[in-house]
Amino acid sequence: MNRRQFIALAAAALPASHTLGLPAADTPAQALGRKLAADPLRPRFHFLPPANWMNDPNGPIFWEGFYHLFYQYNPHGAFWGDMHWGHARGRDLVHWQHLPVAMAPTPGGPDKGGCFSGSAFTRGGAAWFAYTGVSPEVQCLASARGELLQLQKYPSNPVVSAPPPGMRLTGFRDPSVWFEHGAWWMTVGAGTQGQGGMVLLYRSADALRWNFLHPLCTGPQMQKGKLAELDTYDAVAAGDMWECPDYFDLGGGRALLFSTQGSVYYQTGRQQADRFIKRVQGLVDGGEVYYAAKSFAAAPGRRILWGWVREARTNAAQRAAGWAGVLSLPRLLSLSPEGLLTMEPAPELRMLRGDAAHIENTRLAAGATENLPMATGDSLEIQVEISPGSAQEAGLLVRRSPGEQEFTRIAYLPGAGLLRVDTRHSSLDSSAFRKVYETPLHLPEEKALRLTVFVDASMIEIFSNAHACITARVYPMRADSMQTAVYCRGGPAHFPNIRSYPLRAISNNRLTT
Ligand code: DQQ
Repeated sequence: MNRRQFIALAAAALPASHTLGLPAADTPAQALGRKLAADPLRPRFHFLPPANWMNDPNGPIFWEGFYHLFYQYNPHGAFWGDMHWGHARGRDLVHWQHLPVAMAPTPGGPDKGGCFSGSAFTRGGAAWFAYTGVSPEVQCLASARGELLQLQKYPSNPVVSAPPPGMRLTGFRDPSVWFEHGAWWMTVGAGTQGQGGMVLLYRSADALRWNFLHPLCTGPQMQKGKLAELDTYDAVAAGDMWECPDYFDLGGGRALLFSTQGSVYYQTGRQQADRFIKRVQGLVDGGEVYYAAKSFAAAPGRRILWGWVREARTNAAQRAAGWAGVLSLPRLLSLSPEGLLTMEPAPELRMLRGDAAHIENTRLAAGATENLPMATGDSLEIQVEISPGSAQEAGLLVRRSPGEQEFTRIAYLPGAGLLRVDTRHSSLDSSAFRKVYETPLHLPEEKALRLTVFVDASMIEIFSNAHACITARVYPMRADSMQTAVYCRGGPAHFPNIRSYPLRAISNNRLTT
């Protein structure tokens, strides 16, 4: 969005002005803003652009008192294409101010086909950004000072003009830069057909001239069996291209995140001779709508992660809505003694809480469902502790209508050790996808499962004490799909604690700012 469109959209939230007693006609941007402000499926406490399409978070950085957030943005509508860098800033990881687009493709330049994803670093008193220009894929730099309003592209772009010679790669994008041991380092996402993904490692003395060293790590091929669904070979869908690698220190070890086959994976381990040695691999999110995650050091040793949460409805429905894509809530990362990635909602989110409601010792008979009037609404944080006893499954229903015409099931399956989100009944709208998402739980047997569930219009984000998260998108049509209930099947279950908070909106109009 350019400055003019941005101002028009911001103005759209104001009441229509009147001339001679007649309502003035809306501009298209004002009409869109008004429509989006009234859309009950637009989240109220998640970040999202004022309109149109967003995908990956790019280059988060804490700079001169503000968190700056950039993101893949298409100013032309609610569909992927013509990638720009959208921009917002905020003081607390929760509230945001939209700023004009920070970077657009330069006609005839190395990013003429789009400014793809990248990362931020600081160098010489300025904020710097490494990103991929297309087409073909090359690595570029930009820098800015002050409010970071316009990222100045480095005149000698591209700084890496081709993949390393002799390597037949499935892709070459999404750079990440850091300074360590007296040198600058850069990773770039890549892979090899039929062999799996790869992260390339570069080194530089000045962050401007780069030398390829070797792969930081390679493969293995991912095991999710999606190849069978493909008509034509797609390296990302096959797991042969790792997008958005994110490599950082965590709790005395190293963590690598990458996106492939529709999911974000993590590996934890250590670095030896400039190579990453994996110890543990897991899923950052089991929801398959959470992708292209990007972390940054919000303060020394404080690693915050954001992901792009895509839509789960048809492209036509997205275009008709006029917006697509949401930023996940910020997750605070740490490492468990076993090397598992621990993800918690950033504590800053607590500032949105209204008055808590709390009940203890809810016991359900096998097959029972009990409505929780204390947790009514579509802007909620619900914390629930589940001791499943002999139940085969136990959990929550959210965005539930009283007659269960619509509901989203969040299930703990203790036998299988799984967390499941079932969206097959989430919406009466046929343009909404009906998916079941599962992720393994890492929970010692004697421990109850604790879930923290954020419900925000069409967003459901679930954190657990079992190193597992699921994010889902749901599109309830009914105005009364506002109930939350607990349920169990196959045996009685015990919910020792249920706590819920209404959460305040971060803006007064669903336009975020
Ligand atoms: N999205 C960007 C790429 C990245 C992909 C383009 C991941 O840089 O690989 O919009 O969603």
